[in-house]
Amino acid sequence: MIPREQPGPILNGVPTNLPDTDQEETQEWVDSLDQMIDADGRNRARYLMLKLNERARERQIGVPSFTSTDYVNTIPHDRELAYPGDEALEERFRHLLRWNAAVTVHRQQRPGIGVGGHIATYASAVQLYEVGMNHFWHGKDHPSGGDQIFFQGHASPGMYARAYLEGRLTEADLDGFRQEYSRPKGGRGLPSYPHPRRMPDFWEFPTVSMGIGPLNAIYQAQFNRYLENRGIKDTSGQHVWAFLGDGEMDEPESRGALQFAANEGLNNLTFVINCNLQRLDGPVRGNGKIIQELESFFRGAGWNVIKLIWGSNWDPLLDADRDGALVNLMNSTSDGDYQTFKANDGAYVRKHFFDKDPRTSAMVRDWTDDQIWALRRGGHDYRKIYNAYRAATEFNGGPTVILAHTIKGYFLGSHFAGRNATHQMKKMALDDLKGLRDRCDIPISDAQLESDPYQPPYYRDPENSEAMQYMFEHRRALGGFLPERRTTGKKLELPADSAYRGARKGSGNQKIATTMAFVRLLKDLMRDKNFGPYVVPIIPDEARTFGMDSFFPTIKIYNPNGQNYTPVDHDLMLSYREARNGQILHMGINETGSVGAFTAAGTSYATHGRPMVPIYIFYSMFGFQRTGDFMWAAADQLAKGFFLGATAGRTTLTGEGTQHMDGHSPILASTNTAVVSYDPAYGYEISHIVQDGLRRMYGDEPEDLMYYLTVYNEPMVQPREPENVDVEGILKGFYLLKEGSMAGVNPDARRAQLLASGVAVPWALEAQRLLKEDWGVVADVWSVTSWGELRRDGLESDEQAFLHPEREERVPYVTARLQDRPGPVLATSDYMRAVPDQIREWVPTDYVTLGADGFGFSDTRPAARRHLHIDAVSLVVRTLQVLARRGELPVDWSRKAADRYGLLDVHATEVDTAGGES
Ligand SMILES: Cc1ncc(C[n+]2csc(CCOP(=O)(O)OP(=O)(O)O)c2C)c(N)n1
Ligand SMILES: [Mg+2]
Repeated sequence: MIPREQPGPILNGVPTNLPDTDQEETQEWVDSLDQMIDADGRNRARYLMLKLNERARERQIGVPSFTSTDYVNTIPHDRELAYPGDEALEERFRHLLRWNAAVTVHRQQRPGIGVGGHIATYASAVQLYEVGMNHFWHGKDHPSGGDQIFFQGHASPGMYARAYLEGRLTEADLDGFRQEYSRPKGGRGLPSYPHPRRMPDFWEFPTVSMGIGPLNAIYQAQFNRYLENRGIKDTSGQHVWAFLGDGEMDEPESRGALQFAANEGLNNLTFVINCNLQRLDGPVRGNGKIIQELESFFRGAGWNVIKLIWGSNWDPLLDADRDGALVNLMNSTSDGDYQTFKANDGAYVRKHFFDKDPRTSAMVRDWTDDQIWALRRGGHDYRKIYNAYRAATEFNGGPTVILAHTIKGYFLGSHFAGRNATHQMKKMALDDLKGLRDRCDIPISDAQLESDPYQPPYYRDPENSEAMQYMFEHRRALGGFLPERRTTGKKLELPADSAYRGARKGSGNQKIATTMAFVRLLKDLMRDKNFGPYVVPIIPDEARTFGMDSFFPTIKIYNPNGQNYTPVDHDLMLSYREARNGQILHMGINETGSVGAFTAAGTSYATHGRPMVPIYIFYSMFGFQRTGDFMWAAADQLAKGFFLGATAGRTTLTGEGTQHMDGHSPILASTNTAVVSYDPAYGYEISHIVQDGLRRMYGDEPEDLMYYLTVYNEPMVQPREPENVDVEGILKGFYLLKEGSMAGVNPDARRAQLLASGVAVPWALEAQRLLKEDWGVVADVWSVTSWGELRRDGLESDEQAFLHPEREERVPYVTARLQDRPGPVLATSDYMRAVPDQIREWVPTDYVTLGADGFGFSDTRPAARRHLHIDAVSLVVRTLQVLARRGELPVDWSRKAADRYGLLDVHATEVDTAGGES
């Protein structure tokens, strides 16, 4: 025992500093342990200590848990249930799958095609998938509503092969793998990976951008619970399964939300990590052990961890391992060596594994090399897989991860199995094909294979064969084929017109930012009883910034555990309220998780047949820039909903500096084809955009779109909607907001068209005033609600002209509206010039843009705008220059104007005190 005066280190939570209330008794226990070690050896002592710890945990005395355990299966074999399936028929079916999956990829490498694909990954995971398909996963016709399976992206040839055997895809379809447009006649194109947008009746979850699947699976499981806790849908029988690669677990996104899954108690979620110990280039942890690392990591995050390392034929060896020599060897062998074993043979494994210790060597002395070679990894043993899945689905305490030890390229022969290059091998040599055919028992002759080695035939047993019938029966009993995506759900009742009235009235004398105008509109929409409950507000710790804290006491923050504490502000009106049936998804400081939640909610119309409207509001800088790939995946998954890029603009969030000030998100948004992006100036514009967005996404002819609105934090009077406002213009992208008046000027006064968007519209109005009052130039002001939609319209016209030169040309909206307007066109916004430059091609006259290019910086709004030359004064000077260039005004006017207004002096601006902060 360590005497108290010599305290040892504090060992990972072991409470060495607690008072010892009975020193004598303690000493007796410690002495017993010492005796045990001396008499029976360290191995026995270790076993007893582990047993005591297990018992202590069973009795709930709160001893610290281990973060890692030995490199053996978590489920002892004496606790396993017998396999419920017909092993021979399932094996036959797996052979059919293995053959067709490999051949699907191989055939598409024929000369002139060569479109790539992956063979080895699915080969390492066939059993993991098939146990689920035959015994666990519910399809959409199951009364539970069905499970949600995130398939490992590049294992897709396996899912296609299964769909072919199921009769859902034809051979011609398989030959369309990775040839979505150029496929052979008669088939449908099959996308490389799970892409719902490309195959909307089949794939549900896009997974192949590594790290997105694991995170989205967690938020899918959360969303299922949310629907249930809010009483919208009973999802209690629906389970989320995510199939992931061990290499994929290196992505920060793969691990970044694990604690969230545990905190939410998501026992409806199982990760299956295919630990073939390899990534694309080589071993995941050559010198270490990825399974052990992941075990500690997941346990630390609060997950239930099931290690599935060794197949059944190791059980007798482990049973006979009285002094722990074998376990020790298993523990101390590195992944790099395990991989090399499986790329060699039984003799190699004997020499480099068992013979390392005389005791383990003795265990296999009477075994042949072939017997040693036949020792299986746990992930290739369907009985063990079955027991692991059962344990995972029966565990109630939280999410489970199954770490399944497999071999990459398993069953494909020695050129594939465990080779470093196996990930990218997509062609099989003739000998490999023959070997696979033999192992899979496919009735195709050598002559057939030799006649065209590029195109070995697909093969399916007769439909009435036992193996095929067995498969059909099992899927029928489990509720239909998987994967499958359906969109035949309920419809959403959209809010009545009256809900938009408030927003169209303006804000009177009160100055409010467009963010607040949006929030008020949202409140009005949520009052609609048929619509309100289906809105899912998603906020990453910025509700107060955006003025949404007023939602806390009314619709409350979702927390599956409710609120078990007294909120510090309980006596205030705007108290912080969490509830089990809360409506707000408050994500913490987690934009990535917020997009995960958005995706789950925004695809609920398909996944659950229950349309929900996610409204995710965030700092615009932390949206498309930071989480763009998740938004891309949301688009792939055909999500719908509203992204609100708040605190938008390069200069509007004053003082926050370069990492906050967004001068480019509309450009980033424009790269996502599913996104319709708007930069509105006023609340009434927002109201039309939102109303039309709801109609387009959730109305009678729903489109697969997501809306992005940039909203600002600069307070200004929100004007009442003008009479006969040009709603079409608002929706199409711009409208004439304020025509210049000719009153008081000569009829031949110079003219100009000023275009501005968002927070810049008031600058254009101010420029309009200055131009007329100081220079006699009459300008018209246009509010541009969407540069991006105007561009799309222009591109559409170009495309039609290109493809149908014989037809009358479709005039782009920009051209149509501007072609009869007098004077040059100038544009400004709080974004980089590339934003207004998007419409350049279709502006029918001189077009000059101003913009907030460069990094943002901390300063006041007026100073920043003057410095960047985007404000009213800059617009005036630029207009005078352009008119001079056209020969319409004297050349020196712009210099005079620059001097008069102090164009180059950031102090010569009006003081603006309203700011913004995080
Ligand atoms: C974000 C991202 N980076 C890189 C890739 C390219 N890539 C596809 S598969 C793969 C290796 C996957 O290894 P692992 O996750 O271990 O899966 P395995 O095939 O071994 O089951 C890589 C690097 C990708 N798809 N996504
Ligand atoms: Mg791997």
